[in-house]
Amino acid sequence: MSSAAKLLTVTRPSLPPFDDMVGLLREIWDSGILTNGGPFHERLEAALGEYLGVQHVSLFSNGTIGLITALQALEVEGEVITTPFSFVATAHALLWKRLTPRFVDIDPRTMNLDPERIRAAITPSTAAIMPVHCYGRPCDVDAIESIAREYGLKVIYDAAHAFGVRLSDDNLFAHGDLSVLSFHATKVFNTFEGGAIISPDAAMKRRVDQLKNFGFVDDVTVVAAGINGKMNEFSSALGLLQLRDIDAMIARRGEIDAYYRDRLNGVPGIELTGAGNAARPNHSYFPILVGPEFPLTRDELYQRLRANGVFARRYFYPLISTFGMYNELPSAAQSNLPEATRIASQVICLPIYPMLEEHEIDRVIAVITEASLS
Ligand code: T4K
Repeated sequence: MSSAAKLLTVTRPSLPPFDDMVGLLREIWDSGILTNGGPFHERLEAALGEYLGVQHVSLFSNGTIGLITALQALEVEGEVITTPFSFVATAHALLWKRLTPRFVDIDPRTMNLDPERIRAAITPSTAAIMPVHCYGRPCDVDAIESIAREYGLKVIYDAAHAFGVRLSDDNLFAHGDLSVLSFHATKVFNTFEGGAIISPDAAMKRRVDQLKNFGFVDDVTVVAAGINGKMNEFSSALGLLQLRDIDAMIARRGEIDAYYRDRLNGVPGIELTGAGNAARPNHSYFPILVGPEFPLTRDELYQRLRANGVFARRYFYPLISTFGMYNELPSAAQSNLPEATRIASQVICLPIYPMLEEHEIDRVIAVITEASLS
Protein backbone atom coordinates (compact mmCIF):
# COMPACT_ATOMS: atom_id res chain seq x y z
CA MET A 1 0.00 0.00 0.00
CA SER A 2 1.22 3.46 -0.87
CA SER A 3 2.27 5.68 2.03
CA ALA A 4 0.29 8.64 0.64
CA ALA A 5 -2.91 9.76 2.37
CA LYS A 6 -6.00 7.62 1.94
CA LEU A 7 -8.47 9.01 -0.57
CA LEU A 8 -12.09 8.44 0.36
CA THR A 9 -14.99 8.52 -2.03
CA VAL A 10 -17.17 11.47 -1.41
CA THR A 11 -16.30 13.71 1.42
CA ARG A 12 -13.91 15.65 3.57
CA PRO A 13 -16.43 18.39 3.45
CA SER A 14 -15.74 21.94 2.54
CA LEU A 15 -14.72 23.44 5.84
CA PRO A 16 -16.62 26.15 7.62
CA PRO A 17 -14.00 28.17 9.50
CA PHE A 18 -13.36 26.51 12.84
CA ASP A 19 -13.70 29.76 14.81
CA ASP A 20 -17.12 30.33 13.30
CA MET A 21 -18.22 26.89 14.41
CA VAL A 22 -17.05 27.47 17.96
CA GLY A 23 -18.79 30.84 18.01
CA LEU A 24 -22.03 29.31 16.83
CA LEU A 25 -21.84 26.53 19.38
CA ARG A 26 -21.43 29.12 22.12
CA GLU A 27 -24.34 31.17 20.81
CA ILE A 28 -26.56 28.10 20.76
CA TRP A 29 -25.44 27.02 24.21
CA ASP A 30 -25.95 30.47 25.69
CA SER A 31 -29.42 30.75 24.18
CA GLY A 32 -30.47 27.54 25.90
CA ILE A 33 -32.47 26.47 22.83
CA LEU A 34 -30.74 23.37 21.46
CA THR A 35 -33.46 21.84 19.31
CA ASN A 36 -37.24 21.71 18.59
CA GLY A 37 -37.42 24.38 15.94
CA GLY A 38 -35.10 27.04 17.38
CA PRO A 39 -33.81 30.19 15.68
CA PHE A 40 -31.05 28.49 13.63
CA HIS A 41 -33.53 25.90 12.40
CA GLU A 42 -35.84 28.70 11.29
CA ARG A 43 -33.01 30.60 9.60
CA LEU A 44 -31.76 27.56 7.73
CA GLU A 45 -35.22 26.71 6.43
CA ALA A 46 -35.56 30.25 5.10
CA ALA A 47 -32.04 30.33 3.64
CA LEU A 48 -32.47 26.96 1.92
CA GLY A 49 -35.81 28.03 0.51
CA GLU A 50 -34.13 31.02 -1.03
CA TYR A 51 -31.12 29.09 -2.30
CA LEU A 52 -33.14 26.24 -3.76
CA GLY A 53 -35.84 28.52 -5.15
CA VAL A 54 -38.66 26.88 -3.20
CA GLN A 55 -41.05 28.17 -0.57
CA HIS A 56 -41.71 25.26 1.75
CA VAL A 57 -38.71 23.51 3.30
CA SER A 58 -38.95 21.25 6.35
CA LEU A 59 -35.64 20.27 7.91
CA PHE A 60 -35.08 16.71 9.09
CA SER A 61 -32.63 14.81 11.24
CA ASN A 62 -31.70 12.70 8.20
CA GLY A 63 -32.96 11.83 4.74
CA THR A 64 -34.27 8.38 5.67
CA ILE A 65 -36.70 9.73 8.26
CA GLY A 66 -37.62 12.32 5.61
CA LEU A 67 -38.55 9.58 3.11
CA ILE A 68 -40.61 7.69 5.69
CA THR A 69 -42.39 10.87 6.71
CA ALA A 70 -43.09 11.83 3.09
CA LEU A 71 -44.85 8.49 2.55
CA GLN A 72 -46.85 9.02 5.72
CA ALA A 73 -47.78 12.59 4.80
CA LEU A 74 -49.16 11.45 1.45
CA GLU A 75 -50.97 8.47 3.04
CA VAL A 76 -49.51 6.07 0.49
CA GLU A 77 -50.82 2.50 0.73
CA GLY A 78 -50.11 -0.54 -1.43
CA GLU A 79 -47.36 -0.91 -4.00
CA VAL A 80 -44.71 1.69 -4.84
CA ILE A 81 -42.63 1.62 -8.01
CA THR A 82 -38.99 2.32 -7.31
CA THR A 83 -35.45 1.72 -8.50
CA PRO A 84 -33.13 -1.06 -7.36
CA PHE A 85 -30.13 1.14 -8.25
CA SER A 86 -29.95 3.33 -5.18
CA PHE A 87 -28.82 3.39 -1.58
CA VAL A 88 -30.78 0.88 0.46
CA ALA A 89 -32.58 3.65 2.40
CA THR A 90 -34.84 4.30 -0.60
CA ALA A 91 -36.54 0.91 -0.41
CA HIS A 92 -36.19 0.57 3.36
CA ALA A 93 -38.43 3.64 3.74
CA LEU A 94 -41.15 1.68 1.94
CA LEU A 95 -40.79 -1.32 4.25
CA TRP A 96 -40.95 0.94 7.32
CA LYS A 97 -44.36 2.11 6.04
CA ARG A 98 -45.39 -1.51 5.23
CA LEU A 99 -45.51 -0.71 1.53
CA THR A 100 -44.47 -3.16 -1.18
CA PRO A 101 -41.64 -2.04 -3.43
CA ARG A 102 -42.01 -2.88 -7.08
CA PHE A 103 -38.60 -2.68 -8.70
CA VAL A 104 -38.37 -1.30 -12.21
CA ASP A 105 -35.27 -1.24 -14.37
CA ILE A 106 -33.21 1.87 -15.06
CA ASP A 107 -32.32 3.64 -18.27
CA PRO A 108 -28.59 2.95 -18.59
CA ARG A 109 -27.96 6.42 -20.01
CA THR A 110 -29.33 8.24 -16.98
CA MET A 111 -29.12 5.47 -14.33
CA ASN A 112 -32.61 6.58 -13.32
CA LEU A 113 -35.97 4.81 -13.56
CA ASP A 114 -36.97 4.25 -17.19
CA PRO A 115 -40.39 5.93 -17.68
CA GLU A 116 -41.58 3.37 -20.22
CA ARG A 117 -40.77 0.57 -17.83
CA ILE A 118 -42.62 2.42 -15.07
CA ARG A 119 -45.71 2.52 -17.23
CA ALA A 120 -45.46 -1.19 -17.99
CA ALA A 121 -45.16 -2.06 -14.30
CA ILE A 122 -48.30 -0.27 -13.10
CA THR A 123 -50.98 -2.55 -11.60
CA PRO A 124 -54.26 -1.82 -9.80
CA SER A 125 -52.29 -1.91 -6.52
CA THR A 126 -49.80 0.74 -7.55
CA ALA A 127 -50.18 3.80 -5.34
CA ALA A 128 -47.03 5.79 -5.96
CA ILE A 129 -43.69 6.12 -7.69
CA MET A 130 -40.49 6.77 -5.75
CA PRO A 131 -37.80 7.69 -8.28
CA VAL A 132 -34.27 8.70 -7.30
CA HIS A 133 -32.27 11.47 -9.00
CA CYS A 134 -29.34 9.08 -8.94
CA TYR A 135 -25.93 10.78 -8.56
CA GLY A 136 -27.87 14.06 -8.72
CA ARG A 137 -28.73 13.54 -12.38
CA PRO A 138 -32.36 14.54 -12.85
CA CYS A 139 -34.98 11.93 -13.66
CA ASP A 140 -37.18 12.43 -16.70
CA VAL A 141 -39.56 14.46 -14.55
CA ASP A 142 -41.95 15.37 -17.37
CA ALA A 143 -42.48 11.78 -18.46
CA ILE A 144 -42.93 10.63 -14.86
CA GLU A 145 -45.38 13.45 -14.21
CA SER A 146 -47.55 12.56 -17.17
CA ILE A 147 -47.61 8.86 -16.19
CA ALA A 148 -48.50 9.79 -12.60
CA ARG A 149 -51.30 12.04 -13.78
CA GLU A 150 -52.66 9.42 -16.17
CA TYR A 151 -52.83 6.73 -13.46
CA GLY A 152 -53.51 8.94 -10.42
CA LEU A 153 -50.25 8.06 -8.66
CA LYS A 154 -48.31 10.02 -6.05
CA VAL A 155 -44.68 10.82 -6.80
CA ILE A 156 -42.08 11.12 -4.04
CA TYR A 157 -38.67 12.05 -5.39
CA ASP A 158 -35.73 10.70 -3.46
CA ALA A 159 -33.57 13.75 -4.12
CA ALA A 160 -30.89 12.72 -1.60
CA HIS A 161 -28.14 13.38 -4.17
CA ALA A 162 -29.64 16.39 -5.90
CA PHE A 163 -28.86 19.40 -3.69
CA GLY A 164 -28.20 22.48 -5.83
CA VAL A 165 -29.07 20.81 -9.13
CA ARG A 166 -30.84 23.16 -11.51
CA LEU A 167 -32.85 22.54 -14.64
CA SER A 168 -32.86 25.07 -17.45
CA ASP A 169 -36.59 25.68 -17.65
CA ASP A 170 -37.98 25.08 -14.19
CA ASN A 171 -37.19 23.97 -10.64
CA LEU A 172 -36.33 20.31 -10.16
CA PHE A 173 -37.96 20.36 -6.72
CA ALA A 174 -41.25 21.65 -8.08
CA HIS A 175 -41.84 18.20 -9.58
CA GLY A 176 -43.64 15.39 -7.85
CA ASP A 177 -45.76 15.60 -4.70
CA LEU A 178 -42.73 15.84 -2.42
CA SER A 179 -38.93 15.83 -2.77
CA VAL A 180 -36.66 14.53 -0.04
CA LEU A 181 -33.04 15.67 0.34
CA SER A 182 -30.21 14.24 2.43
CA PHE A 183 -27.65 16.41 4.17
CA HIS A 184 -25.50 13.50 5.33
CA ALA A 185 -21.77 14.11 5.80
CA THR A 186 -21.03 12.61 2.40
CA LYS A 187 -23.37 14.91 0.48
CA VAL A 188 -22.67 18.07 -1.52
CA PHE A 189 -24.29 20.11 1.25
CA ASN A 190 -24.10 18.61 4.70
CA THR A 191 -25.15 19.22 8.28
CA PHE A 192 -23.20 16.13 9.52
CA GLU A 193 -26.57 14.28 9.55
CA GLY A 194 -29.67 15.91 8.16
CA GLY A 195 -32.21 16.17 5.42
CA ALA A 196 -35.27 18.05 4.23
CA ILE A 197 -38.65 17.64 2.63
CA ILE A 198 -39.72 20.17 0.04
CA SER A 199 -43.49 20.60 -0.02
CA PRO A 200 -45.56 22.26 -2.74
CA ASP A 201 -47.72 24.35 -0.40
CA ALA A 202 -48.08 25.61 3.14
CA ALA A 203 -50.72 23.03 4.10
CA MET A 204 -48.46 20.13 3.15
CA LYS A 205 -45.50 21.70 4.96
CA ARG A 206 -47.68 22.03 8.06
CA ARG A 207 -48.57 18.35 7.84
CA VAL A 208 -44.93 17.34 7.36
CA ASP A 209 -43.85 19.56 10.27
CA GLN A 210 -46.44 17.95 12.52
CA LEU A 211 -45.34 14.46 11.52
CA LYS A 212 -41.67 15.14 12.21
CA ASN A 213 -42.63 16.37 15.69
CA PHE A 214 -44.51 13.27 16.95
CA GLY A 215 -47.77 14.46 15.36
CA PHE A 216 -48.18 17.45 17.69
CA VAL A 217 -50.38 20.26 16.39
CA ASP A 218 -50.18 22.23 19.63
CA ASP A 219 -48.92 21.35 23.07
CA VAL A 220 -51.97 19.27 23.97
CA THR A 221 -53.08 17.87 20.62
CA VAL A 222 -51.56 14.96 18.72
CA VAL A 223 -53.16 14.09 15.39
CA ALA A 224 -50.97 11.30 14.04
CA ALA A 225 -48.35 8.76 15.03
CA GLY A 226 -45.53 11.05 14.02
CA ILE A 227 -41.86 10.54 14.69
CA ASN A 228 -38.92 12.52 15.99
CA GLY A 229 -37.39 13.80 12.75
CA LYS A 230 -36.29 17.24 13.90
CA MET A 231 -32.98 18.81 13.00
CA ASN A 232 -31.12 20.21 16.00
CA GLU A 233 -29.71 23.73 16.33
CA PHE A 234 -26.05 22.82 15.81
CA SER A 235 -26.74 20.99 12.57
CA SER A 236 -28.86 23.92 11.42
CA ALA A 237 -26.07 26.37 12.20
CA LEU A 238 -23.58 24.17 10.33
CA GLY A 239 -25.93 24.27 7.38
CA LEU A 240 -25.91 28.07 7.41
CA LEU A 241 -22.10 28.06 7.38
CA GLN A 242 -21.96 25.54 4.54
CA LEU A 243 -24.39 27.53 2.49
CA ARG A 244 -22.05 30.54 2.40
CA ASP A 245 -19.59 28.76 0.10
CA ILE A 246 -21.80 26.23 -1.59
CA ASP A 247 -21.57 27.63 -5.12
CA ALA A 248 -17.78 27.69 -4.97
CA MET A 249 -17.80 24.12 -3.66
CA ILE A 250 -20.03 22.93 -6.48
CA ALA A 251 -17.87 24.78 -9.00
CA ARG A 252 -14.76 23.06 -7.59
CA ARG A 253 -16.48 19.69 -7.96
CA GLY A 254 -17.19 20.64 -11.56
CA GLU A 255 -13.49 21.26 -12.14
CA ILE A 256 -12.59 17.87 -10.68
CA ASP A 257 -15.24 16.22 -12.85
CA ALA A 258 -13.81 17.90 -15.96
CA TYR A 259 -10.26 16.95 -14.97
CA TYR A 260 -11.20 13.29 -14.61
CA ARG A 261 -13.08 13.35 -17.91
CA ASP A 262 -10.20 14.91 -19.72
CA ARG A 263 -7.61 12.43 -18.40
CA LEU A 264 -9.74 9.25 -18.50
CA ASN A 265 -11.39 9.90 -21.83
CA GLY A 266 -10.23 7.26 -24.31
CA VAL A 267 -8.88 4.80 -21.73
CA PRO A 268 -9.94 1.52 -23.35
CA GLY A 269 -12.65 -0.27 -21.39
CA ILE A 270 -13.50 2.70 -19.16
CA GLU A 271 -16.84 4.35 -19.87
CA LEU A 272 -17.34 7.85 -18.53
CA THR A 273 -21.01 8.07 -17.72
CA GLY A 274 -23.10 10.98 -19.01
CA ALA A 275 -23.27 14.15 -17.00
CA GLY A 276 -27.10 14.22 -17.07
CA ASN A 277 -29.37 16.94 -18.36
CA ALA A 278 -29.08 19.49 -15.56
CA ALA A 279 -28.39 23.11 -16.48
CA ARG A 280 -26.31 23.22 -13.30
CA PRO A 281 -25.20 19.75 -12.19
CA ASN A 282 -23.86 19.29 -8.66
CA HIS A 283 -21.16 16.69 -9.47
CA SER A 284 -22.00 14.79 -6.33
CA TYR A 285 -20.47 11.54 -7.60
CA PHE A 286 -18.11 10.53 -10.37
CA PRO A 287 -19.20 7.07 -11.54
CA ILE A 288 -17.24 5.22 -14.22
CA LEU A 289 -18.11 1.88 -15.78
CA VAL A 290 -15.46 -0.81 -16.14
CA GLY A 291 -16.34 -2.66 -19.33
CA PRO A 292 -15.39 -6.15 -20.53
CA GLU A 293 -12.53 -4.75 -22.66
CA PHE A 294 -10.70 -3.47 -19.59
CA PRO A 295 -7.88 -5.88 -18.62
CA LEU A 296 -9.11 -6.04 -14.99
CA THR A 297 -12.58 -6.82 -13.77
CA ARG A 298 -14.41 -4.08 -11.92
CA ASP A 299 -13.67 -5.75 -8.60
CA GLU A 300 -10.00 -6.20 -9.45
CA LEU A 301 -9.74 -2.51 -10.30
CA TYR A 302 -11.58 -1.66 -7.10
CA GLN A 303 -9.04 -3.72 -5.12
CA ARG A 304 -6.14 -2.21 -7.08
CA LEU A 305 -7.37 1.26 -6.16
CA ARG A 306 -7.64 0.26 -2.50
CA ALA A 307 -4.15 -1.18 -2.53
CA ASN A 308 -3.01 2.26 -3.66
CA GLY A 309 -4.92 4.04 -0.92
CA VAL A 310 -7.87 5.06 -3.08
CA PHE A 311 -11.06 4.07 -1.30
CA ALA A 312 -13.49 4.27 -4.17
CA ARG A 313 -17.02 2.92 -3.72
CA ARG A 314 -19.14 0.64 -5.88
CA TYR A 315 -22.33 2.68 -5.55
CA PHE A 316 -24.83 1.05 -6.01
CA TYR A 317 -23.67 -2.50 -5.76
CA PRO A 318 -25.18 -4.83 -4.68
CA LEU A 319 -28.58 -3.82 -6.05
CA ILE A 320 -31.18 -3.25 -3.35
CA SER A 321 -33.31 -5.97 -4.95
CA THR A 322 -30.69 -8.62 -4.09
CA PHE A 323 -30.88 -8.13 -0.31
CA GLY A 324 -32.72 -10.78 1.69
CA MET A 325 -35.69 -8.59 2.60
CA TYR A 326 -36.38 -7.89 -1.10
CA ASN A 327 -35.08 -10.75 -3.21
CA GLU A 328 -38.24 -12.83 -3.10
CA LEU A 329 -40.39 -10.13 -4.64
CA PRO A 330 -41.25 -11.05 -8.24
CA SER A 331 -39.95 -7.65 -9.43
CA ALA A 332 -36.58 -8.35 -7.82
CA ALA A 333 -35.78 -11.09 -10.35
CA GLN A 334 -32.56 -10.36 -12.21
CA SER A 335 -34.37 -10.96 -15.50
CA ASN A 336 -36.60 -7.96 -14.69
CA LEU A 337 -33.60 -5.70 -14.05
CA PRO A 338 -30.98 -6.38 -16.75
CA GLU A 339 -29.66 -2.83 -17.06
CA ALA A 340 -29.41 -2.18 -13.33
CA THR A 341 -27.72 -5.57 -12.91
CA ARG A 342 -25.12 -4.79 -15.57
CA ILE A 343 -24.40 -1.28 -14.33
CA ALA A 344 -24.11 -2.46 -10.71
CA SER A 345 -21.51 -5.00 -11.83
CA GLN A 346 -19.43 -2.37 -13.67
CA VAL A 347 -19.66 0.82 -11.63
CA ILE A 348 -17.02 2.48 -9.48
CA CYS A 349 -17.47 5.95 -8.01
CA LEU A 350 -14.15 7.77 -7.88
CA PRO A 351 -13.25 10.24 -5.12
CA ILE A 352 -14.81 13.64 -5.67
CA TYR A 353 -14.98 16.39 -3.05
CA PRO A 354 -13.93 20.03 -2.99
CA MET A 355 -10.76 19.55 -0.94
CA LEU A 356 -9.38 16.91 -3.31
CA GLU A 357 -6.11 18.18 -4.75
CA GLU A 358 -4.78 17.82 -8.27
CA HIS A 359 -1.90 15.52 -7.31
CA GLU A 360 -4.41 13.29 -5.53
CA ILE A 361 -6.65 13.12 -8.59
CA ASP A 362 -3.55 12.29 -10.62
CA ARG A 363 -2.89 9.36 -8.29
CA VAL A 364 -6.37 7.97 -8.95
CA ILE A 365 -5.97 8.45 -12.69
CA ALA A 366 -2.52 6.83 -12.67
CA VAL A 367 -3.84 3.65 -11.02
CA ILE A 368 -6.54 3.34 -13.68
CA THR A 369 -4.37 4.16 -16.69
CA GLU A 370 -1.57 1.86 -15.50
CA ALA A 371 -4.10 -0.95 -14.96
CA SER A 372 -5.39 -0.39 -18.48
CA LEU A 373 -1.94 -1.30 -19.81
CA SER A 374 -1.61 -4.52 -17.82
N1 T4K B 1 -31.60 7.98 -0.55
C1 T4K B 1 -30.44 7.92 -1.21
C2 T4K B 1 -30.47 7.82 -2.70
C3 T4K B 1 -29.21 7.98 -0.53
O1 T4K B 1 -28.05 7.91 -1.20
C4 T4K B 1 -29.24 8.11 0.87
C5 T4K B 1 -28.02 8.14 1.62
C6 T4K B 1 -30.48 8.19 1.51
C7 T4K B 1 -31.64 8.12 0.77
C8 T4K B 1 -30.61 8.35 2.99
O2 T4K B 1 -30.16 9.61 3.44
P1 T4K B 1 -29.57 9.73 4.97
O3 T4K B 1 -30.58 9.08 5.90
O4 T4K B 1 -28.22 9.06 5.01
O5 T4K B 1 -29.50 11.22 5.17
C9 T4K B 1 -23.27 6.73 2.74
C10 T4K B 1 -24.14 7.63 3.56
O6 T4K B 1 -24.18 7.23 4.92
C11 T4K B 1 -25.55 7.77 3.07
O7 T4K B 1 -26.05 8.98 3.61
C12 T4K B 1 -25.58 7.90 1.55
N2 T4K B 1 -26.92 7.92 1.04
C13 T4K B 1 -24.82 6.75 0.92
C14 T4K B 1 -24.82 6.84 -0.59
O8 T4K B 1 -23.47 6.82 1.36
P2 T4K B 1 -22.07 4.49 3.28
O9 T4K B 1 -22.50 3.33 4.12
O10 T4K B 1 -21.54 4.21 1.94
O11 T4K B 1 -21.09 5.45 4.08
P3 T4K B 1 -19.59 5.25 4.52
O12 T4K B 1 -19.49 5.48 5.98
O13 T4K B 1 -19.07 3.95 4.01
O14 T4K B 1 -18.84 6.46 3.79
C15 T4K B 1 -18.75 6.59 2.40
C16 T4K B 1 -17.45 7.29 2.05
O15 T4K B 1 -17.39 8.59 2.59
C17 T4K B 1 -16.21 6.58 2.53
O16 T4K B 1 -15.26 6.71 1.48
C18 T4K B 1 -15.78 7.34 3.77
C19 T4K B 1 -16.26 8.75 3.45
N3 T4K B 1 -16.69 9.47 4.65
C20 T4K B 1 -17.80 9.07 5.31
C21 T4K B 1 -18.26 9.75 6.43
C22 T4K B 1 -19.48 9.29 7.16
C23 T4K B 1 -16.00 10.59 5.07
O17 T4K B 1 -14.99 10.95 4.43
N4 T4K B 1 -16.45 11.30 6.14
C24 T4K B 1 -17.57 10.94 6.83
O18 T4K B 1 -17.95 11.64 7.79
O19 T4K B 1 -23.37 5.41 3.16
